[in-house]
Amino acid sequence: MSFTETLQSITGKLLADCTDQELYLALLELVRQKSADRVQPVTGRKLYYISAEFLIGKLLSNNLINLGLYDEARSALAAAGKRLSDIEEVEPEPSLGNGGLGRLAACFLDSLATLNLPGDGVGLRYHFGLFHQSFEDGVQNEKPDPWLTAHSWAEKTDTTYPVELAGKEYTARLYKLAVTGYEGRTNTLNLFDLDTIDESIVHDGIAFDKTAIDKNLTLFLYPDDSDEAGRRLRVYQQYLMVSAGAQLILAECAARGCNYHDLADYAAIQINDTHPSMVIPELIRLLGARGIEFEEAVEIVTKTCAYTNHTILAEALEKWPRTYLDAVVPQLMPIIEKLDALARTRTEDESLAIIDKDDRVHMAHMDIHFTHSTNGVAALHTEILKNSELHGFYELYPEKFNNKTNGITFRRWLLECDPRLTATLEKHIGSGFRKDAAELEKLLAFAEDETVLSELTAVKNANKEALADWLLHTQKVTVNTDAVFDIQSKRLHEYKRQQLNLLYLIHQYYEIKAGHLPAAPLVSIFGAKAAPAYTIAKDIIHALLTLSKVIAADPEVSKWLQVVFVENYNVTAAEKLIPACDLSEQISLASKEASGTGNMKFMLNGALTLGTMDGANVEISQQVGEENIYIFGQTSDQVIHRYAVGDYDPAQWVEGDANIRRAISFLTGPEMLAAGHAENLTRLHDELIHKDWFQTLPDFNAYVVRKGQALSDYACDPMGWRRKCLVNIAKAGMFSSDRTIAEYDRDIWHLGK
Ligand code: GL2
Repeated sequence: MSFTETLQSITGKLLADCTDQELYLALLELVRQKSADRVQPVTGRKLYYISAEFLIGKLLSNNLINLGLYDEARSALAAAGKRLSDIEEVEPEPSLGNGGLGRLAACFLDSLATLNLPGDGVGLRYHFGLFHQSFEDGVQNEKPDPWLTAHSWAEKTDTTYPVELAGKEYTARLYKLAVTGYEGRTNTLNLFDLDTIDESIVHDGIAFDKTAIDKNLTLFLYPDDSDEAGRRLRVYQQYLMVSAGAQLILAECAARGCNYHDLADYAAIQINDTHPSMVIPELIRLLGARGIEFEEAVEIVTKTCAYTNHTILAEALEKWPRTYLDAVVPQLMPIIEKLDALARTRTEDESLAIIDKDDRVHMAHMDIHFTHSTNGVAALHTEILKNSELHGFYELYPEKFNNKTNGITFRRWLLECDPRLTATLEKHIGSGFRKDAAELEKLLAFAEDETVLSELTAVKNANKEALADWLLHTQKVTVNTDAVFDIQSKRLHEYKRQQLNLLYLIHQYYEIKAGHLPAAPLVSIFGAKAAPAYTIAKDIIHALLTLSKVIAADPEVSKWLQVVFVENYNVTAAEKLIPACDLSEQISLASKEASGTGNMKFMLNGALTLGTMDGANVEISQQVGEENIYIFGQTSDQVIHRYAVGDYDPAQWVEGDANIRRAISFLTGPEMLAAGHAENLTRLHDELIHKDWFQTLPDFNAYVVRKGQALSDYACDPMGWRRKCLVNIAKAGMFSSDRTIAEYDRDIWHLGK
């Protein structure tokens, strides 16, 4: 049967007569059948990647590519007068993640299946994901972000597990989502939910009764934790995930012949940050119920589990008050106490204890004591863990620490999002890079080839035009496609320093007004969601939206400078932005960004990085050489030293530098106050002058100079610029998540063995 005939047999009518919705459902069904054909039996050890987030993005095109059906589907539809891109619009994007950590989990699932490794995800089926962001009156508004339609990728199963929360029994139901690999096997993302969830309790944006657990438990990812009910709700969610997950793991292993004593021969469990840490005591509890003594259960769990740390920010290293755990998971507390006692026999260092003197339970400490591997996510991050943040643990267990630099799947972040670049690459270096990312290096042979460089320029220009169309269509803004497209898209957080970019833009506003024109016009594009309770982050969004208005209203400046803030930044938006980017902003305070993965996506799509020596920027810089990247600012050692000494005083920088003073004062000057809200602007102004916890001001001048250099290179030496882009694409191979997963497997998991 031809592709068209197959699809028609599903829809029951001619493709030309189908609506986009009908075609979407038919393709979904077809992908289901084809991916089921690629499910393979599991032998040996299988991975369970437990994570609070899986930011999978839309799945239709990705699955078609991985199953080798994309081209056929596109031509069959075209023959019927339909466009695959229109059908993609029908698919809702699940927002089951917040940022890099969740997207990494999705890339890892893709690579596991592609490398033919048995590895499933375990997480929660949030009904409304993180939230949908809109801007009203220059302020972020949050609404539910529904994605569960009648026909969804996540299929309901008859499998349920009992989970006891605060002494009451709940029933966790399993939903399964097929994960296709590129020319590889099909694995599963297991998502748990309760049948009793009531979406109608959400009101006024994303508010809901936080105590009605049976109705609210899986409504949202990361419910607001600014009050105690919200924090407890996170504990409820985490336990639902790990208890149902642990029961699933034990059931699957038992079905394959495991007698529980040999669990580590059947399962490898990766704990993705501290949200799933309770899987450790939960497994010990469940093994106990199956007749295994505490000491042996601890050994089994330690051999089976491994932990990844994704941040050194204290706020994300969870420490739950013991009273919460006593209330929500009383069945775990005696086990956690025994683990704490056992850990104390290994070290006298109080700072390494699981339960501290204030009766808080340190989840990361439990992870490090009772798993066999702790890894950081980029070389610098792992060094910081070993030498400062987790130094005491490193001294106790040096053999447990290892680095696994993050990666991204090239299927989504090159083949799918940038078909123009993919085609150009294939024309010159063949298609081997689809399976072996290292083959991108073949492109280096064309570094001096002006025809190839011009082709790359043409690809970038076409992608910029496409982004401009999309911005016009979705945001009603017109952008100048002759300008440098400069993009900072990532979660909104002070450590990522969108506020540094903001101060730069104000500085440029003044310079342009003074007749000091930049080398090239600039379109500065932002995409970011702020956590609903994170006031300063929302103030930064407000300041950027306000500045955007001020500049747009000033014809003298807007010829040279434009600020665009993309609403509801998500995977779909990233897929539009990244291929069109010239300059990628990776300007976190050195030492604070564990890795970053956006930096890798931009580089792969031929953007140049403007960044600090932080996270994986360090490795990007080593790969491409310092002449092909714009690095500036303090080093992580300098930053760590400044924090240690504790004498940083932003007021001194404000007093000592007229440009800094001018930029910060503008925030509460007449132009901004006329266009924005005094409360938000004043709060941000005061925060920068009195606190500036992420040391924006010491890096300000270096940033201005380096960005000026980038603009001038772009304008004055177009071939030189494009050559740098070519080197970035050619050297991106090491950042494939296939490489990362192969390393996890080699050093930690040993799957299928
Ligand atoms: C993060 C880090 O901030 C980011 O630098 C890293 O690339 C990803 C994936 O390892 O993990 N940690 C974290 O809590 N989130 C991240 O994105 N949300």
